Amino acid sequence: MFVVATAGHVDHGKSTLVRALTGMEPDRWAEERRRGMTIDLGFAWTTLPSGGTVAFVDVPGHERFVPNMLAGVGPVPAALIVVAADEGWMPQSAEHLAALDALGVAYGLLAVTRADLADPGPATARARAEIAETSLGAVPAVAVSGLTGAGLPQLRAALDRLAAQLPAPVVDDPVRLWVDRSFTVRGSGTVVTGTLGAGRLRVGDELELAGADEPVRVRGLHSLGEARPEAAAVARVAVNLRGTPRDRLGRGDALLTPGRFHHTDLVDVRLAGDPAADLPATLTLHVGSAAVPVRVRPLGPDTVRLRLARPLPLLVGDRALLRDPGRHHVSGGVRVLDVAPPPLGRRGAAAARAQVLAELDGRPDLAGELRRRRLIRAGALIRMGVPVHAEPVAGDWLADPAHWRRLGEQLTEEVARHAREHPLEPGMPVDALRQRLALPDRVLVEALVRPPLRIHAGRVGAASANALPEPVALAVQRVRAEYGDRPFRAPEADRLVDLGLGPREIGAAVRAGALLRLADNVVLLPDALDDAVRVLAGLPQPFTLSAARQALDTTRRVAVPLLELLDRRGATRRLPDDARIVVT
Ligand SMILES: Nc1nc2c(ncn2[C@@H]2O[C@H](COP(=O)(O)OP(=O)(O)OP(=O)(O)O)[C@@H](O)[C@H]2O)c(=O)[nH]1
Ligand SMILES: [Mg+2]
Repeated sequence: MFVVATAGHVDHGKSTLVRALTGMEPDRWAEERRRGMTIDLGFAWTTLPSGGTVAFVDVPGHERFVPNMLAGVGPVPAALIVVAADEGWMPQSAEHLAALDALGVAYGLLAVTRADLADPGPATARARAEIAETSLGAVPAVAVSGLTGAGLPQLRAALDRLAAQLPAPVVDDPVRLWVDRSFTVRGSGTVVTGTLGAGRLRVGDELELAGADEPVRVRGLHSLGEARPEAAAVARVAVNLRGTPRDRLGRGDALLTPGRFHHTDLVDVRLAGDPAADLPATLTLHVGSAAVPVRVRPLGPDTVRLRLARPLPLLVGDRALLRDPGRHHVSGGVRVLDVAPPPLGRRGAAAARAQVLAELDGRPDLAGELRRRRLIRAGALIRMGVPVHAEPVAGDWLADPAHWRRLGEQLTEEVARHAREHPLEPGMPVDALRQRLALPDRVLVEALVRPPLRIHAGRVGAASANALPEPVALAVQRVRAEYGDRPFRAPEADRLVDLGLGPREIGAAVRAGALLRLADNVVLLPDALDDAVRVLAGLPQPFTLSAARQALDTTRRVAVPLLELLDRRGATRRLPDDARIVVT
């Protein structure tokens, strides 16, 4: 199926043409038929000579109903522009064309109607010239009469050719069905209709509805007036929803594939129309079938930040339109650059942001998003419309490779610093590291730990077979507190017992390198050895045990085994007369 929206000034014959082509009545309301004027969107379809189906979204031409027109053309990628031969180019011809241009509609046809009333030549020439200046470019034109039927075969053939040009729909994309109508069918409940531009809907599907906590379920599907088990894009569809009250949703809402869209009320966009400086501070944003008031904050020469009055499911790259409802003026098109932009708190943040935006073109760019966001969950990026084809660093977290490398270095530094400041702790707690590195999830800390670092009992430290148990670590810490300024006074045996340092605890501390054992029940802090060598080197050489004991301000109990240990390590040498020298 191929869906095309009409466009054109009031009374130029859009509905008459749709009626003549399809045999269906696009003006659904009694009031429309009474007034001979379309007020709201109409829907009709027919089979083309090729056998394909064209569905029309017929829009109102009257200036007052431009918002309805925009809800109709928003989700539709092709337009049938209608200009009356006898009236020619008129204000809403121009406004509708400006809207199509702003939305970037690239496929279209010109039908010059009421060709039985006037020579279609001048209207055709003017309209084609106007259209050529827009995203539609040069379009084929057909002169027709809805009254006599002249030109209708040529128009059908032209519609077939247009359908053949349209890009193939992406049926495995997520669904974002912008609702253009909702009503109640007795016995079935709520039904909504829309143009399915991408993806596939099936009876039984669960869909997300913005603002609803619960998913909604597809109870039934209709397309072209017939019930179907499934509908694939592109299609006009009517969706019967189970258990969803009618007042829960209406035009401008969207039914979504769950988890695939980010609802946002803040977007940064590039303007295709007027420069940012000329934009009023408040406008209406039209996207899909939605129309939402927005506040405009200029950023760069052609970029602005929009604060939406209510959140919409927008993706990077979406086209939308800004309109000034007061002035009946399409301000221009926008392209969504960022659906989750950073706040602009600091001074100068707006200017910096403008520079970032200047580099963006609305094409989803994974590497760029990672560079800017540094760390983000895959699910969050997918919901922004950025395809994820990179391996997560942990869980579903993705990281900018350079940032991840820096974090790894930072982690090593933090662990080393912690070890210096707390030498007796068996590593730095994972959560303390998470905070120091400002990481949002501890799985990230865990993923950053690489050998020789390792995680043991919730701490990150150098891999060691014997991490110090906490009570021992605390006891050692107390030893350090008490003896740190008298490094060669070993705690007496009963003090060691008081501190909870029995032979096993001392063994553990020695294996972990937290204590130095000189003899049973004689322990020093491990840095004592180097200090001792320094002190002894300051003595006249050779020196006696007694001179060493005095210089170290300690007892024989410590001095004897300490000097023997230094001898064994080759730091001192014992001479035949029992005096010693420091080996340099
Ligand atoms: N003679 C003649 N009259 C036409 C033709 N097409 C439309 N009309 C008449 O023009 C008037 C407006 O036609 P519509 O089809 O309602 O125009 P429209 O563009 O749908 O108008 P809106 O939906 O209100 O914007 C009606 O009275 C039609 O009968 C045509 O080809 N020839
Ligand atoms: Mg009409």
